[in-house]
Amino acid sequence: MNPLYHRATFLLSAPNLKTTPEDVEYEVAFAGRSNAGKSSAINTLTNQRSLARTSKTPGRTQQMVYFQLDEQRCLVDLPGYGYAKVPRDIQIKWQKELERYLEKRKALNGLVLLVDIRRNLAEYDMQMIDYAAHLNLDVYVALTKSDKLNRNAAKNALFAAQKLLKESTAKVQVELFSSLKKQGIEEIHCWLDAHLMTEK
Ligand SMILES: Nc1nc2c(ncn2[C@@H]2O[C@H](COP(=O)(O)OP(=O)(O)O)[C@@H](O)[C@H]2O)c(=O)[nH]1
Ligand SMILES: [Mg+2]
Repeated sequence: MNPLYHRATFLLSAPNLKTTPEDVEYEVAFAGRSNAGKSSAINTLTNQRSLARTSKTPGRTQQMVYFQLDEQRCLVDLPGYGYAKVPRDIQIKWQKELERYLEKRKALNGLVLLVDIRRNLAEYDMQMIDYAAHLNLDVYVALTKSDKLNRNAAKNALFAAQKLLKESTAKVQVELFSSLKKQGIEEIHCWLDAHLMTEK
């Protein structure tokens, strides 16, 4: 594994595209519903206990949180969507901001979408994947909390998601992931390497 992941540090929180850091050349953004396990995944992938805060009361931050691997490379924790307690007008405003970021951010070179394995890919997840396809952005779908299902059920969920995404025009890879059981770490590191460490 590339040692850079373990050296990740918090860089800044950006409420909009304008305030994203300038000199970054490659970044991968982490998206998903509130509570899908985004922050846990970032902590697991960087082998740090509390780099990204994990929470049982999700959805509070509406900022893009930048974690730096080195001066050119970042992981970005996007605000979770679908959290009912966030007022509608703020959700809509954020959605516009997110679209602007996905469309305009030059450094952005891939999207990791986290989906709780016990939920199917929801409408908003599919919209994210379609939008990424439209922008020619590679997607990695991590079916998180795979430890919550037994091995067979987890496999079936993986097959179902892969089948569903076969029809998508997106360049998308789907894998199981568990922060708790450390499953799927190598696969996602490998995908991240390809999207952060190589030439575009
Ligand atoms: N069993 C299990 N629980 C997890 C896993 N990843 C996250 N969680 C739990 O799911 C909840 C939400 O996780 P968090 O990372 O804060 O989700 P976020 O809102 O997407 O950033 C927390 O209570 C975590 O402890 C996992 O791999 N397995
Ligand atoms: Mg989080």
